[in-house]
Amino acid sequence: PDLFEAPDYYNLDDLLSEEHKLVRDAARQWVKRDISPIIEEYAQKAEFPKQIIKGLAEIGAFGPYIPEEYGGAGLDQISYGLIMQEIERGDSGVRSTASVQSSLVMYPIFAYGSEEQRKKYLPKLATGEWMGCFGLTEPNHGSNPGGMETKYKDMGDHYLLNGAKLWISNSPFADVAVVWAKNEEGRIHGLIVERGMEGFSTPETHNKWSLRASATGELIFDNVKVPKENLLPGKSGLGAPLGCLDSARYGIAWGAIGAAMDCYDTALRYAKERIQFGKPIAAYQLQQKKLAEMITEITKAQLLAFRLGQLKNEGRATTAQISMAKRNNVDMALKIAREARQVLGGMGITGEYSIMRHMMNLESVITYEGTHDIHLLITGADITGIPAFK
Ligand code: TGC
Ligand code: FAD
Repeated sequence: PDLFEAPDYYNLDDLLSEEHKLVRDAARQWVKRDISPIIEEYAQKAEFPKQIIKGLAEIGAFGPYIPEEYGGAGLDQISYGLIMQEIERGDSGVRSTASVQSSLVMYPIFAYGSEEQRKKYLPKLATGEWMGCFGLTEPNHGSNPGGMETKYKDMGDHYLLNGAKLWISNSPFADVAVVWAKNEEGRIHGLIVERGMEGFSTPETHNKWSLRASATGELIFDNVKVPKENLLPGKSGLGAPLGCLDSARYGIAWGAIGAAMDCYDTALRYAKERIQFGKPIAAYQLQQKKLAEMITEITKAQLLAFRLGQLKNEGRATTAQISMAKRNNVDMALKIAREARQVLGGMGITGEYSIMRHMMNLESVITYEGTHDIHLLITGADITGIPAFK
């Protein structure tokens, strides 16, 4: 299963720079060597493979576009996308860890943090010495984070934080958490909460059928004293966390292509080898329809992601453009996973092949970072000027 050949039907490689290809190939090699051989076992036992943290840092997956002076890789947005694509070709849960560390922890500290905060946290997050998580979602507020109840009070020399976050990727082992909470006036701010602060706990969420190789948990704040210097001073309001989501969603739009490529590649290979009624099943029109539609959808998704990457590099990509790509590409990948699973017949349900794991992972990917419905409503609001959320 690790003979993977990346589909490139429209010669997209011609549009990539030498640096893009080097970065992509390094990530691809690493996934082949360090992820593919172990990931099924970790998914089966529902455990995050902590030993991969160092390798993720080495391929530039922690802060690809964060400047080198803060320990980041200093790459452009297309390189960031390609790294996410390669990682998610291995597993969406591993990509989640990279997305959270880069776009939801390093990005807000870089974009909204003070110089002291950048110097204190970013280099250690870039090497994986410290791991981070991002607390926005709450038990009563998922799609509508603006309704959050987690709040903090100014106690003079510190803030007192109370509340709870749910569904937080990496929370069970994170050293730091970027937490979104309301002040006494109801204004949302970001706070950096560190493991070990009294009253702060991170219970793990068990029994997931999806993203099993990624650790998910809660963040509980019971009168946590947060030093005043841990508040992100640069931006407040719901736009601050939503700005981080723009970056993470962009990475997911590329990541989903990786999962789809792996499913397609596996299904194509299997269809050419599996003989039924005296012929390879690839010879039958029904199977060709599935495979032809898969490569068509992957190619469309690649072009969408590439153009979005150019717009991002120019600082012109809008939230709505990012929503469209996240929504389309994740839906595309999930549909391909379901079809590819059928091409493999019974073998498709086993852990011998990656498809069922991708399929189950993608059920989370289509829900987190804004559900499939919410992204449709973002497009709807953008084209009509009328938000239909409320
Ligand atoms: P709305 O009134 O539209 O906006 C509130 C304020 O924010 C501003 N704004 C933005 N600013 C910067 N960047 C953006 N992308 C922005 N989008 C909006 C906006 O201008 C406004 O500013 P101001 O100054 O007027 O206050 O907000 P709304 O409450 O109507 O909500 C809109 C909606 C539904 C689209 C939004 O709440 C949303 O996107 N909901 C989905 C929640 C979500 O995606 N959660 C993800 C949690 S993190 C996660 O899932 C991580 S998974 C792990 C992994 O990545 O692998
Ligand atoms: P709800 O918001 O309750 O939605 C339920 C259903 O109602 C959905 O189908 C939704 O589309 C629909 N719906 C909601 N509002 C509307 C509307 N206005 N119109 C029409 N339909 C609507 N969050 C973090 O903050 N940090 C993380 O690291 C993180 N990691 C995650 C990891 C995993 C494995 C999962 C599953 C989730 C994670 N999340 C994280 C949370 C994720 O972002 C939320 O699950 C998601 O935003 C949806 O919120 P919800 O689950 O509360 O669903």
